[in-house]
Amino acid sequence: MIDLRSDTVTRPTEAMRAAMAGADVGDDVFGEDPTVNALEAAVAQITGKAAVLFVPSGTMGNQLAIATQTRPGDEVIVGEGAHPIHHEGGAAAALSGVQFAVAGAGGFFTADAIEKVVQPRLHWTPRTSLVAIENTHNRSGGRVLDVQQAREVAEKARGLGLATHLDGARLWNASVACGVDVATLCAPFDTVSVCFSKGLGAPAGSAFCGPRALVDEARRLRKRWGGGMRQAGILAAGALHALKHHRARLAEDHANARFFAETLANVPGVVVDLTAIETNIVNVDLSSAPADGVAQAAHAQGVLVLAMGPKRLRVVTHLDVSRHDAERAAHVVAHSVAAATNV
Ligand code: TLP
Repeated sequence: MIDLRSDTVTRPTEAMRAAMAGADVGDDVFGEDPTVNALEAAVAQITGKAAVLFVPSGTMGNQLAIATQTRPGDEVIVGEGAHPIHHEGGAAAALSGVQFAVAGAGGFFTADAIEKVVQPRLHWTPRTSLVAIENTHNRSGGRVLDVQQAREVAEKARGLGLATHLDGARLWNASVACGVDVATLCAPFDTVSVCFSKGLGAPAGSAFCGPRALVDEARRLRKRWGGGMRQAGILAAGALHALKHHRARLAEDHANARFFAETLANVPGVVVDLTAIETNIVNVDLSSAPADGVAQAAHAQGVLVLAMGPKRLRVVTHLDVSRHDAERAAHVVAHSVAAATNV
């Protein structure tokens, strides 16, 4: 099977498994796991943030950002298609009691767009308290946030008295694609979450990064939410290995995504916006074939893609997808579109 549903499907390499098996461990709830501590220190250095907490998932990273920087009844400004709106099980409402306001269209938004949705401070309005933005932006097809736009958004938010969070689940991809170091991409924001389990290929784990006081509070919430892991150094070793060995190679995933997109763009009944292909995600829009029909036909030929809407497929390249796999997948998906169109 060539699995292009997500970059979360990667399996640890032999070298990563060896690093995990040999990890020094301790009880991380006591703060005594040396490998978790080493990972948190390394991520603090890479992101330029004062403190870091290893957490089980990107969802927990985002939810810690929300819980530590809002109060129940508050409003959080996000872009269209933001991950916490669609894919976090309603956690922001359930755990923090907040609601969302969507700024702009397409995923990213500008400083002006914040002004349009921020609530006036009246006793009957919700209190806007946090602005959160994704880099790369998942649902728009892995697009990279412009560095200057990020600065302007954060500056505007700060001027309005709002906290800022960067959902950097795929910030590693953004950094490789735009050639700007991770710390520079994080600098405008109060808090950042990054994931080791997507393009980097570790089996699990993310990090919540920010000022010491917020990270201390996040540690309390992580425990409250059942995310206090004991000998988590086994997982942290996978993340450390990934940070060291799997970042630069993300350029290969981006090249494979572009190859796939360019091949599909020539297929009748398919629309791919080539200008949107900046990292490892390709949104494939179908003019008449149903997305689930195409996904099923591709599955039957050994290629897994995700139906993201009635007429949209998502394809994500990663560590376990070679150029040869991308070629084969493009061929299979093209045939599957033809087959599903004629049904
Ligand atoms: N995204 C997953 C699915 O949940 C959609 C994927 O396959 O792309 N932020 C962003 C921008 C993400 O794309 C994801 C995962 C997360 C946060 C959450 O990470 P996890 O799955 O570790 O909770």
